[in-house]
Amino acid sequence: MRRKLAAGNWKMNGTSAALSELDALARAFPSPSVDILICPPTTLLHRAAETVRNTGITVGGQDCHPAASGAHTGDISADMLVDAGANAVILGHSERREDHGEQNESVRAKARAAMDAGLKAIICVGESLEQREAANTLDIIGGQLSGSIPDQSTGENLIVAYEPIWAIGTGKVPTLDEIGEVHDFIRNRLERRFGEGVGRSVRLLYGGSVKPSNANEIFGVSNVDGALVGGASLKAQDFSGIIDAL
Ligand code: G2H
Repeated sequence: MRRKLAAGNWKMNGTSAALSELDALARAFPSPSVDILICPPTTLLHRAAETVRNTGITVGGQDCHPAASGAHTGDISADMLVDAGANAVILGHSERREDHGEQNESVRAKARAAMDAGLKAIICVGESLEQREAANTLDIIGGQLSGSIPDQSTGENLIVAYEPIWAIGTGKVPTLDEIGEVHDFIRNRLERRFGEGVGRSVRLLYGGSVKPSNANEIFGVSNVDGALVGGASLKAQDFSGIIDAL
């Protein structure tokens, strides 16, 4: 049985004042029956980890470097995330792929480093509107899955997030059938590559304009084990509505 997961991606939002939202979230869910993860900007990670210490909430990073240490100005290693209190890291988000030219191969190297450091890697895949309209969605997702996911993946250290690029921060959400088709496809690919045991135990998140008002129906789709939430994770009240729907 896969445990449900509500993951918040704060992206490049939040200064110290935002920690009060995390505090409010921890108070709202003193003993959560689902996994709750918040990925704040790196500047807040350590304090965020302190804020949720001994609650059921965990924190994670939004990226990491594939190397353990070295001359990489501005980068953060997986060990540094662990040291700051993280237990997970988002990798290959479409905004990283677009803003920083990340390719499947580098996402895979980062995921390897993250898993070696003991982090859960949340690997993001998703098609552009152009690719969907050209009926290439499953080909694109299939390529991202085989290229970005490392061989050492297990149900414990891997989480896959399907985030159609055209649905991110736009208010546009795919139909439930469209979400279901891609999630079933991802499950099938994972089972084929890693065997049924591992393939069935990896959690699959949907991401892209998830809100309290649409969370319930999205969570009803087969093979949707939770959500990766951007804008609606910034306020405890909104995120609580999504968690309640899980
Ligand atoms: C997709 C999602 C979080 P939002 O990027 O990863 O963002 O919920 O704002 O569409």
